Amino acid sequence: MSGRNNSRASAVFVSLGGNLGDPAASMGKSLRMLDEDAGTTVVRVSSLYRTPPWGKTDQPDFLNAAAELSTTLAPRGLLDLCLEIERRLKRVREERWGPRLIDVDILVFGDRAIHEVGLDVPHPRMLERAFVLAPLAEIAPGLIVAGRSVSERLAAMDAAGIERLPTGQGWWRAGNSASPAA
Ligand code: A4P
Ligand code: MG
Repeated sequence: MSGRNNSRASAVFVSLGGNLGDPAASMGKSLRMLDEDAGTTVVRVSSLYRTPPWGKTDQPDFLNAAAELSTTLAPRGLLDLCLEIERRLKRVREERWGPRLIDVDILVFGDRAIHEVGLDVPHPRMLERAFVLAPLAEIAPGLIVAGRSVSERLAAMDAAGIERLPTGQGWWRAGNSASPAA
């Protein structure tokens, strides 16, 4: 169901990524749009990470980041907001795992397990992706997903080539230009 939860805000984690255009600018705009939603607050944002392309490797490096939100939106309402943000930033969906301007995925929504058409939470592929776990471990190392902490999971995987950029955690706010040199 979309709409608002009647209950308290849930701790929610999202990932952001892109490798076309100016991904840092698109990711910053996405976070500001999430923060502008009446019931949603951006609580914490990781640094930006430069990451080698995963899945389809003959494409440019990505920038990735993770953020914690507090939201009164229901999971489906948050998904709709993420998809609307992607649309507003003119993401073109062409090939699976292919290049993209912006991708906003819901990783974790409180302790909810959701398996619906078009919405799986925790994100089913997050645990096999160092480009998701590295930024998430910066802001939530002790978060338990499927029985193990994010930092333990990251330590057990190959994170070769993933580089934390010296952006700090405020790069996404208006006026902060974080676009790293390519
Ligand atoms: N959807 C289902 N669950 C969720 C969720 N928890 N959060 C549905 C967000 N969306 C969810 O999304 C297609 C549909 O997934 C949405 O309409 C929504 O209803 P999508 O982003 O086009 O593709 P996907 O199914 O999420 O695929 P997946 O496995 O996430 O692959 P992507 O997004 O195509 O992967 N390498 C690096 N280094 N960094 C990256 O960020 N990204 C990709 C793209 C490939 N390689 C990468 C990176
Ligand atoms: Mg996605």
